[in-house]
Formats: sequence, C-alpha cells, structure tokens
Amino acid sequence: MSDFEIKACPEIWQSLGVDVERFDKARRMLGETYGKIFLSQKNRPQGMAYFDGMIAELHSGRIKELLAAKEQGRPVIGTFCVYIPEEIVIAAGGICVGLCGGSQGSIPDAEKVLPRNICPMVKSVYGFKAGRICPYFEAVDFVCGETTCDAKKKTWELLDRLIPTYVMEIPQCKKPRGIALWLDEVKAFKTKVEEAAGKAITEADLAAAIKVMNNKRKALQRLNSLRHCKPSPISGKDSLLIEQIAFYDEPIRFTKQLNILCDELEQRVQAGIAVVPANAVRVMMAGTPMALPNWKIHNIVESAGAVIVNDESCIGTRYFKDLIDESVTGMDKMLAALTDRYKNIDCSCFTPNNERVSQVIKEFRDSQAQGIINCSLQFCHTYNIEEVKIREACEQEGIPCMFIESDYSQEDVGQLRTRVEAFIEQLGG
Ligand code: BJ8
Repeated sequence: MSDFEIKACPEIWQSLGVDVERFDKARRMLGETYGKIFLSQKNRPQGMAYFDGMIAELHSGRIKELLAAKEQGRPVIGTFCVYIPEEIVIAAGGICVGLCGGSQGSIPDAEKVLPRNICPMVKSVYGFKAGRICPYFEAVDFVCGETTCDAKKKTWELLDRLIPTYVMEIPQCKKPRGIALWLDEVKAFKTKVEEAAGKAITEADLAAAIKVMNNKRKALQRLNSLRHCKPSPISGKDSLLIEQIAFYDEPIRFTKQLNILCDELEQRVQAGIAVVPANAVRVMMAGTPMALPNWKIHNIVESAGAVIVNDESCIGTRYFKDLIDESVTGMDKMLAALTDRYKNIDCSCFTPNNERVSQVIKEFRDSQAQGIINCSLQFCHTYNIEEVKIREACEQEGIPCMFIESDYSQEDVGQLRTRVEAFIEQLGG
C-alpha cells in the first residue's frame, strides 16, 4: 500500500540502552500501520507532508535533537498530563516531551508488575520504561507526574524506581485553598526546573515562553475552527495526528508548520475541497485523551464514512482552548496568571466538574457536529462515571450520543465497528 517507513537509528537507541531488537520490530509495525491508516487517505492537504515527516523522524531525528539539547545543558523533561506547565520548562531553555503511552505493545511489560485492571494509558507508560522500548523515556533527564487519578499517582511511586519521577500535587477541587496549593506547586516546579537547567528563570524568559506556548495553542485553535467548517477541509485522523505531534515537536517550528497548513485549509474551505464527501456525517469525540499511536477509534469512525470535526480531550481542546494573559508583569503575578490558565482545564479528576459538561455541549454546537462519541479508556473511573452527566446533558439537549469504553487491544474492533456504524446510520449516514 505504501513504502512509508519510520526511520531507524540503532546506534543511538543502543547508546540510550533501548532494547534495540524489540524496539526495531515495533518501529516497522508502526510504520506499516501508519501507511495504511494515514497515507491511504485521498486528497489530503499538502501541508500534511511536514507531519508525515515528523512521524518518519519520530525515533531518529527528534531524538537526536533532544540529545543535542542535553549536550548544551538544556534539561529535557517527560510529562504525562496537560496540567504540567510547559511554559516553565521552555522558560528555563528546556524541552518538554509528552510521554503518555498509546500502545498495546508495552502493556505486557507493565502487567508483570502493575495490576491488569487499571487504565491502559498508565500501563503503556510504565511498560515503555520497564521494557526499555521507548527512546524518549531513555533520553529525558527526569519525568514529571501529577496527582490526578489514582492509577497515575500510585504508579509514579513504582516508576520512580526506574527513572527519577518528580510529582506535582494537583488539588481535587478548585476551591481557593486548592488553587493556592496549586500555585505553590507551580513555584516548586519552577525551582526544580531551574535546578535542572542550572539557571534562574527571569521574567523575560517566562514572558517569552508564555508567548511561544500561546502562539502554539492559537495555531491549534485555528486548526480546530477550520475543522468546524462544512465540509471539513481535513480529516479527523489527520487532525488527531497533528494534536499528538504537538506533544513532542519543537514548539516554534510546529506552530509555523501548522499555520502554513491552516493557510492551505482556508483556501480549501473557500474552494469547497474536503477529504470526505460534503454529506459525510459529522461526529465530535469527547473523553479521555488518545496518546500516540492510539488511532483506533478515529480510524473506526472515519472508515465508516463519517468525519470527526472536534476532539474534546486533553489531546484536543483541553490542551489548547485557554491562553495565559500576556499583559501581566512581575514574576509572582505571572505565575498566578499561569496557574489561573491551567485551572481552567476541566479534567474529570476534579470534583465537581460541571464546566466540562457545558464545554462538551458548547463544542458540539461550535463544531456543527451531528452526534457525540464519548470515549473512556477502560478502567478510567473518573471519565467512566462522568459519562452519566454527559449523557444526561445530551438527552436534555436532544444530542445523539454514544459511549465507548475501550483499551488499546484489537479484540473489540469488530464489535465497535458494528456499534459505530449503527450510530452513524442513526445520524443519517
Ligand atoms: S488532565 S485527562 S492528561 S489526567 S485516562 S490516566 S485520568 S485513568 S489521562 Fe489525563 Fe491530565 Fe486529566 Fe488530561 Fe487516569 Fe483516566 Fe487513565 Fe487518564
């Protein structure tokens, strides 16, 4: 179908202590899957070539960049949650890479230690490190976890035995004393990053980093608005891919390339050019994030002839819908403004979390979708339980909604395909 290949770099993997033989097999399989899912799409925007290139360089070029940064004394920090303030890392001259696991391949390594009945994302993360099958994990100086869900916060204790794991305490409620604790945690994280960088972050450093991240989030907002056009000028699969690449690419380069793509998408909108037929059913996804390379549900939905026009998740809008106020000056006030932006992220780990319910309805309306597929990773209690409120709100608003609970395995694909096809048919597809 395609001769796409994710480039190999065995000398570097070896020097990092990666299990080269095993990792190389995974690399080949991933390249094949990528070719089938992404390169088989017809009429893709030309600007996707950059993002295809980022996947081709996933395990080579970008790893080399991280190692070159480390040589210059810049810290490279791995994260697992959008609550970790990337601006602080960038302000210190460092690099932040998202290490959330979206692969079934590392789960058997995790299940040797962790219980089977926890979220696949957490198991995938732990398995990547335990099995030494992720060059990113081997390239970072340390990782930063957080106290969001129970599966994560207890796994960090075990992960710390394999790699230095710093943990940010995220409150459970957004009361003033919770926000005050959060601000303290942001300050402590700043100190930790400054120690790793061997330099103090100045107000000018932080202001510049806030701008970099705001610009990146604005470009992602722009992509999201373009997806909302009818017909959507880009597929949901490609949009998801871009959102996933946002977590490991160099932010200034990423922003520039995404804006170039958005210029092209604007022209496509004017010309009425789309990847799918104009009458394709429009679906919005909501729920737990889909970390690279989890393309399972998007592939099922779009293979059934629908187009996904919005991702209400941490890989999607929760990552980029809010910006930091750039007009604020003075380190203390800037850190407070930063905390203020992060507290608007409406993860189901918070209680209460009614903002998310309203946000889901708002995004449904904005995206001109016809139905919502609310997804939860298996054993994610917070999103699973919050499904009740999402379903009630959809019923009240007359919005067709289906709920999927799944993991990274292929075992339920046939059954999911049948359910998704029936839902799309119900929406008029
Ligand atoms: S802000 S959604 S990135 S915690 S899916 S590991 S919650 S059991 S990923 Fe998340 Fe931050 Fe929240 Fe977003 Fe736990 Fe649920 Fe697994 Fe989750």
